[in-house]
Amino acid sequence: MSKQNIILAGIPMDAGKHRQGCRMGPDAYRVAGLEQALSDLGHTVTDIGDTHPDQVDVPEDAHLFSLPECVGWTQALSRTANEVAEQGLPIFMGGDHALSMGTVTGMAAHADEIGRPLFVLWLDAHSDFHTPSSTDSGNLHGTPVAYFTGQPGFEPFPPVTTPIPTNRVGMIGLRSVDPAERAALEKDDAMLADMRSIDEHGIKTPLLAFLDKVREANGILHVSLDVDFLDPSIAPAVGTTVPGGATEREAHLVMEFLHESGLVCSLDLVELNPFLDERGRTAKLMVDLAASLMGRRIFDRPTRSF
Ligand code: B3U
Ligand code: MN
Ligand code: MN
Repeated sequence: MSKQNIILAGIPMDAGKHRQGCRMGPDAYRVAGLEQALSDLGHTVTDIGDTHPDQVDVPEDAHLFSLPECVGWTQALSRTANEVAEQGLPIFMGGDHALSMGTVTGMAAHADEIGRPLFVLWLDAHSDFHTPSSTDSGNLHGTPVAYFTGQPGFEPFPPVTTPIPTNRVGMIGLRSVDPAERAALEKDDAMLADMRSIDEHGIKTPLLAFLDKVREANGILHVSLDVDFLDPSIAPAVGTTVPGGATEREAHLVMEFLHESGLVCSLDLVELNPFLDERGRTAKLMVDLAASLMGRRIFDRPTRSF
C-alpha cells in the first residue's frame, strides 16, 4: 500500500444500543493521537470533524432503541461515506457498530461506481446479523450485517441499493452469536472464523483465505473493527465485553497482513466507550492497530506505560 490520502471522519453515534458513551469515541481517538500516528507514516491525513444524523420523519418503535436516530444516521453516513471515498481512504471513528449500516452501504455504492466488488471483513466477537424482528435486546448495533447484505425487515431504513452478497463477508473473532443469528448464518455462505477455529488453526489461516478471495475477484475491502474483537484484558473500554478475544499479537498480525494485501479501501473503528477505559489504554491500542494497518512496522511500535 503506497502513501494514501486518509480522511478521518468522526461519528459520535450512541443510538445503536442502550449503554451510552460511544459518542465520546471520536474525541478519544483524537486525544490518543490517531492523526499524528498516521501522518508519521508519510500519509496525508485530514480530519473532517464530526458527522451528524439527518432529521428523518420516522416514528419511534417500542421494541427498537432509538430507531429514528439510527435511520437518520444511516442516511447521513451512507452519503458521507460515498463522498469521502472519492477523496481517499476513510477511517470512520465511531461511535457504535450501528454506524456500519451507513458506512458499508456508502462504500458499496462507491465500489459499484468504480466497477469493483466490495468485500467486508468483520472483526468482532458478535456477528451483528440480527434483523429488527429477531433482536431480543432491541439494540440496532446488533443488526448492521443483516442490513447491508440485504436481508428483509429493515423497512424504515433507506433501501439497500447495492447489497453485499454474504459470500463477500468474512467474520473473524466470533464467540457470542445468538440462536436466531446462528440459524440465519447457517443458511448463508459468509466466511465464519470463531475463536475455537482460530485457536486450532491460527488467525492467519482464515484471514489469508479471505484475502485471496478478494484478490481473485479484483475486489476492494472494507474492514470493520469492533473493540470487542480484542480480549477484554487488553481492551476494557467496550460495553459488551466477551472473554477469550484476540490477543494484541493476533490483532497486530491481522493488521499487518491487511496492510501487505494492499486491498483495504476503508476502516470502521467502532464500539470504543471511553467512559469505560483505563487511562486511555483501549483508545491507544486501537490507534496502534490502525497504524499497523496503515503500514507501521513492528520495530516502530511505541513504548507504553499506564
Ligand atoms: N447479539 C446481542 C449482543 C450484541 C451484539 N453486538 C453487540 N452486542 N455489541 C444483541 O444485542 O444483538
Ligand atoms: Mn459489533
Ligand atoms: Mn461486538
